Amino acid sequence: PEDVRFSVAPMMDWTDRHCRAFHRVLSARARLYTEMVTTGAVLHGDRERLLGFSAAEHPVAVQLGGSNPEDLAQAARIAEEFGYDEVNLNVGCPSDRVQEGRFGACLMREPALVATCVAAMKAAVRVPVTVKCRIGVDDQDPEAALDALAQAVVAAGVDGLVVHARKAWLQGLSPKENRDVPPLDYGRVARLKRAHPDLPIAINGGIATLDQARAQLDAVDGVMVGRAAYTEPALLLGVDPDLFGEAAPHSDAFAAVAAFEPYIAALLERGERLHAVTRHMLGLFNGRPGARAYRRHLSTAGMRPDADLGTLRTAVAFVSRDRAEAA
Ligand code: FMN
Repeated sequence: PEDVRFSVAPMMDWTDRHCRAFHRVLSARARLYTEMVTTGAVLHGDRERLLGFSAAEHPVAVQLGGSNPEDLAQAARIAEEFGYDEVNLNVGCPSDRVQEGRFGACLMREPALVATCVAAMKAAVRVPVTVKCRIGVDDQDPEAALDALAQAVVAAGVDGLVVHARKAWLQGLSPKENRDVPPLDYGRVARLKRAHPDLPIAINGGIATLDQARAQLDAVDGVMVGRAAYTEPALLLGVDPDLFGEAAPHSDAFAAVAAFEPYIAALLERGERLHAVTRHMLGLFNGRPGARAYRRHLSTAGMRPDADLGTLRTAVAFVSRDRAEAA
């Protein structure tokens, strides 16, 4: 089975290919997820732009949004051809636009339809098919709602579940509020795991440190970290040593940036802007003297069309290395 111990969550506008390539220099083992891509976009859009990624990103999972089984099967097949290691179905996103198309979190109310979708995707691809869901929506009882969803997708052959351990309230909360306001219930996910000992289950929501991640691994198979991994990417440098017992790919954040330079050079060569990648790197030195000057340089000089590797090096030079040596 896949190693689901640690993953970085799918996040729209955040976990694009450059973000994932950056995260990969910080951890060789973290599983990386794309932003959600709708079936409509995959079937009718610019596939290379939507699905293209670089080989260094493996293991990488694509997250699909949709609820039409044939479309999902076709999109899954296309994603598999692109080389994705896993296809994940979004049953957790609460946005209005998404509800109109009947997908995302509102599918918590339709386990039979989700099962049909999973079965169709399973029939279409060889890579694992997983589902990311909530513990319920609105007035649903999380005991019954999550059990019903899990049982349905297990019967359809799902290869794993990621559970964001809070409800989505589809009326009255913005998508952002739906990531903070409904209370977390880690116990509910632990109970789901006990009921499905053979099903890989990862927990998501509010996990901010690797200590918290490790503690969760007593109860579930994996943790998925979203905002903390994005805003404090240096956290990822601890993933391989702390959760996998392996050496980190680089000794510190400075070495990781240096190792990432060839990727950035290639991107600039293709005519992309420095900012397309450095926007994901702003939090890398948080907590070190000079971190603010680093961020400010990347947010000013780094935004110019002609910003280049020299701009990044200048930004990094603002950061004190002392703490790195002390650590
Ligand atoms: N969840 C999805 O399943 N698909 C998405 O496309 C998606 N986009 C997100 C975009 C942003 C900017 C953020 C902050 C979250 C998004 N989420 C999405 C939710 C995260 O995957 C995750 O479930 C949530 O942030 C809770 O985890 P955390 O507390 O570790 O951040």
